[in-house]
Amino acid sequence: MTRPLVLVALLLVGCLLVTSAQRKKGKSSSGSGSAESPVPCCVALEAAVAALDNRTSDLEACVADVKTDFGDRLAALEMFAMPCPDGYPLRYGDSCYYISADKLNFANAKQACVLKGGKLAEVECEGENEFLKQFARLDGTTAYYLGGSDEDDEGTFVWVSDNRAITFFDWSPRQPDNNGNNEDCLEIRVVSPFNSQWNDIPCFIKNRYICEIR
Ligand SMILES: [Ca+2]
Ligand SMILES: [Ca+2]
Ligand SMILES: [Ca+2]
Repeated sequence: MTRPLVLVALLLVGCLLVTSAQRKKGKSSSGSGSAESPVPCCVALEAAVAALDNRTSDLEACVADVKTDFGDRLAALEMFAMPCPDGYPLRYGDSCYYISADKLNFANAKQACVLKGGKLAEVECEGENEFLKQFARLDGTTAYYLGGSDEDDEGTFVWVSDNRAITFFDWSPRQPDNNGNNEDCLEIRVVSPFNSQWNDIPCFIKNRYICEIR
């Protein structure tokens, strides 16, 4: 039996003893039976039980929250500890990356990443962007496709894997310019004057590309 229940049980026993004593006293003083008045001790006991019920509910909710939080953190740790899958040699946080050696147009690059179990890389923050840019610079190749496009709604770039709005940008100066009214696909362009920042490019251009998994 838990401690609060023991306390309630003790209160109940005490209440019954007091109530019994009060009733005996009442009978001896009035003789025959009369209408019973509320016993203050029992009113206090009911209030105590109600308070304990509330406290128990609060504690159960708290335990459920802690369990959920613990489960989320454990899942994140397990994900972080997992090695990158074959074909994805680079890691940043809990994501893994593959930088292609071949060049494909945007649609085929997207398909190539899906066939590798991932998607064209989606850059959500400055740290991830800088991580990928350093490999792009090391290689020195002209450009790499990321998974963004404004093909469906000119000027509104989304991640094409799920049409999620892009919230972090690293556009090169004067980009995106939709040059020739025909630039809808997102790339990291290494060479000057782009300096490894982002550019929009015609989607038929063949580029190297970066796949991301997780
Ligand atoms: Ca990402
Ligand atoms: Ca465009
Ligand atoms: Ca452009």
